[in-house]
Amino acid sequence: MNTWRFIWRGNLLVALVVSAGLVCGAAGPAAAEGPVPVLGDVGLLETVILTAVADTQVAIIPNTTQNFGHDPHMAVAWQPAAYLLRCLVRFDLSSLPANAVVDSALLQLYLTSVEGSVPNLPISAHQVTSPWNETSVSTASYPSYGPVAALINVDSTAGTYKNWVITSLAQGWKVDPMHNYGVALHHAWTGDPYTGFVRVFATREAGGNPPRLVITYHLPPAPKKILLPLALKEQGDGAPGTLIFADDFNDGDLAGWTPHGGTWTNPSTFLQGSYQVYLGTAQNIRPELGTDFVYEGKVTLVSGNAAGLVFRSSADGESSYCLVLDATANCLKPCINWPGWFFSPYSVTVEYGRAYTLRAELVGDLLRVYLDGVHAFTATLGGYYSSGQFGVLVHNGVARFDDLAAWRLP
Ligand SMILES: [Ca+2]
Ligand SMILES: [Ca+2]
Repeated sequence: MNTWRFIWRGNLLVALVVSAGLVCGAAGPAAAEGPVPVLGDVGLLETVILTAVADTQVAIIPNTTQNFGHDPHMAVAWQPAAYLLRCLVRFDLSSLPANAVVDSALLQLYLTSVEGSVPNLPISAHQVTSPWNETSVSTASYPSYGPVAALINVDSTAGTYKNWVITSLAQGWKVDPMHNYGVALHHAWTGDPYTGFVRVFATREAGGNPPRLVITYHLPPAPKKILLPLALKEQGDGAPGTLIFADDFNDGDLAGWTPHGGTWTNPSTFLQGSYQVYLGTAQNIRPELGTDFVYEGKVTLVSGNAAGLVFRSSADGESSYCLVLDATANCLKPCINWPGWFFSPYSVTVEYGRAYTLRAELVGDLLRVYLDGVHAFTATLGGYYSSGQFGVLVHNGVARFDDLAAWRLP
């Protein structure tokens, strides 16, 4: 048995719930400040900033063998009858996780100086489609390139990064790194051809503010699960999809359940727990261990504060994840280390006497939660518990549980 309490996680003082209740929803303190964002079905979004692994300007005009690959600057420029300069930049995406899915990519070039009278110079970004060498490319060996992938007007304000959205290019480089030849920057000026202009950008040799690629990505959600009928009651053999345990309580006993606090009975066909202590929580725990699994069951709050499922738990239920219906705060919430800490609660009007089917799919650190067969939310848990036992809890109230079952997942 526990009382709910404050705990520290990193630099966050985690909120506790008292029986006065805490309003569910985005305004909750943990939802607003928690270190564990919940981002729908895609899981945690990560951002990485890559710096260029190759960059140079190339003189298209005049025809020259000169290479600028070691220069601390590169320019997109046009001077009538004098020169036409373009830039090439390449990034290495191999530091991203192998299964990362790129959601966005921003090319950033740091403008160091400007010449000419064009206040906003259109500069287009193009996918490069053939190889080039930073330290040898010149007029004759300028690579092939695709159509305009992004076009922005580069203003005359030096000392800032200018940004092109090149998500589709980066997605291609992630999937097919062998054909990552980088990006080319060309002027797209269509005004007076006798107007000259220069936009100078820092290269990776500049000693600061190198070309950057800001990538946001996510890891794909867990694979779909295999559902077995609750009637299967044999112990699993450890293979994915096999049953870890199931109890419909129709046998009238509580074999396999070890209570920790409270009063637990099987009146006939369900498990009932009662622990009517202010700020008190009682658990009832199974012996079987689970790592990645589906855990499902019917939870009915008869009276009081809250009740729910416990998983990856210690034998006494004290250290665990849980998924709790809270009638005081009217929400369904995942929690860590029993209901001392919760985050991103899902608003539900919790009715006494109604059986809610809770389903937790936990793979690694990703928790997918279903309420009455409908996906409610997905949360990333923070890596506190990697495996443990199954159980149920009741917090200052009376609750019934039925048709509890867990299956292994790959
Ligand atoms: Ca360079
Ligand atoms: Ca039953």
